[in-house]
Amino acid sequence: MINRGLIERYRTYLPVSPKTRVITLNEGSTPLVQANNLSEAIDPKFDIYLKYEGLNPTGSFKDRGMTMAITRAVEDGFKAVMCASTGNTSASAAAYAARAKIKCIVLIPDGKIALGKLSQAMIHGAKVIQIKGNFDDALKLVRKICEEQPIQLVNSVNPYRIEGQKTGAFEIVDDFEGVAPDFHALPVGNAGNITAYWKGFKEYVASGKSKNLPRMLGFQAAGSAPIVLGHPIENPQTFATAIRIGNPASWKQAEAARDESNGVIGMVTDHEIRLAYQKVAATEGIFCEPASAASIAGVIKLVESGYFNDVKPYTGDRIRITCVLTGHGLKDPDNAIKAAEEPITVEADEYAVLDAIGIEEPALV
Ligand code: AN7
Repeated sequence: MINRGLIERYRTYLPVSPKTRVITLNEGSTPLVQANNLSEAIDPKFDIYLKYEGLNPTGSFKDRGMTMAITRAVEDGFKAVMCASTGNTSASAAAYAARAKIKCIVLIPDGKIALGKLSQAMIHGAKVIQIKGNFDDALKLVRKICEEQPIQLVNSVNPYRIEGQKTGAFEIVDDFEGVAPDFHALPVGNAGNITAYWKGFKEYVASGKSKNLPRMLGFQAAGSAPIVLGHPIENPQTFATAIRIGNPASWKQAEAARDESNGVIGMVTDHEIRLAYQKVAATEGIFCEPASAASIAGVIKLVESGYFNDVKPYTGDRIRITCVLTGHGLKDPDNAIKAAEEPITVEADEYAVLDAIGIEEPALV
């Protein structure tokens, strides 16, 4: 069966009618990859799965919300959309707006978005405006402009974004045949995604599609951890620029997801994020962007703190944890190159290449 995107797949749960013209790039239905090497390295009593959202059409989970937000923007008669972004939202909005033939304007923090994301917004023809400020400043401006102008705001404060993104939870439960994981871990920036996943998990229980609810584990970068610290951060910092956000719009909803699910919102240092980023690439063959690895870094940290010691799995004998890898590693080649071993340059000569590999002599044939 052709994948016609997540609105078709989950139509009955979404705010569309039979007349709605769906704007889709066949997003969703991303792989849930069992991460045995990672589970073993952490502790074999865990069964970790990676929801590889980097395989969405523009390389991040934002496409789930954007198919819904752009579909409704068009249906509601808007000719232009606008967003503030640390990068992925702008890439996704630009692509879906191009497909819908409407205008897209994006506000990004000057110099603080990964190169791949910037290239996407540009090539899809968005009006890209860099501001001398951070994401929080950009979002404030976008909210004001969209109140005054006939432009639809497509950040996750737009409820259609959350509706689209909740389908990630549906897919996980569907893959596990009606069972939610024991824990669901994800990075937290503006806090739309944790809000959306929790909504999705709850709706699936309410409709009888899921037997249970997961406990939600959200992770912020230590230099950008307003929810953990309990106050907005004026000047948020982290190399994981996607989550460099100091005053999340869905702060209250993220706390509700944490409290209702008996979960945690914690923080991880850039060093811990970088280690997890390298580990998942080197041991599982999965390349995610730095922010995405905060989910894995956070789980590792909780394991080390003994958080899971008394947990009984809902099914089987291992604790099942899903980690959302929110964006593709190719979004941010600069950080990948910085985090890995540098290539070496040698003469175009067999001995030189063998020497570089560490082989003394060519084998005799
Ligand atoms: C890879 O693109 O906020 O907590 O403007 O790109 O729902 O904000 C991106 C956020 C996690 C955090 N991982 O999600 C933007 C933007 C990646 C991201 C997050 C983002 P939310």
